[in-house]
Amino acid sequence: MAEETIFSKIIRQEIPTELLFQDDLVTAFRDISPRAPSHILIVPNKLIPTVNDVTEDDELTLGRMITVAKKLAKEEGIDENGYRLIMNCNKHGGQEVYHIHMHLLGGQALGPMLA
Ligand code: D5M
Repeated sequence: MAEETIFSKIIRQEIPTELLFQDDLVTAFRDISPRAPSHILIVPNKLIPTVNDVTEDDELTLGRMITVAKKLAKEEGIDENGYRLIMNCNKHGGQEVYHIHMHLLGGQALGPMLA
């Protein structure tokens, strides 16, 4: 069994956070240390530690993460100018929280790539 992270507590709404979206598959909330004017995390409700642990059974959830990202980008007013979706995997990818999540970043020109 994978170990729970702080994200499981956020999903169960056991700790305060600015929850932006939640349904049966995914939860979205603002990143605690934003690196762009809009910085939102979209996470599966199910604990999947890394992208390496994703299976075909998770395809609906992964797809939902993108449609929720698109909806939130529109709500944030960053859809027209554009935004970036990022998933970090393991140490070299810069993953800090071992519960997969998609970063939605926008609200400014982000340059060729984020470090
Ligand atoms: O990104 C992990 C991200 O998770 C990082 O940008 C900070 C964010 N984070 C960590 N704890 C919290 C809480 N409690 N609320 C909101 N955001 C949080 P990674 O891709 O793993 O480097």
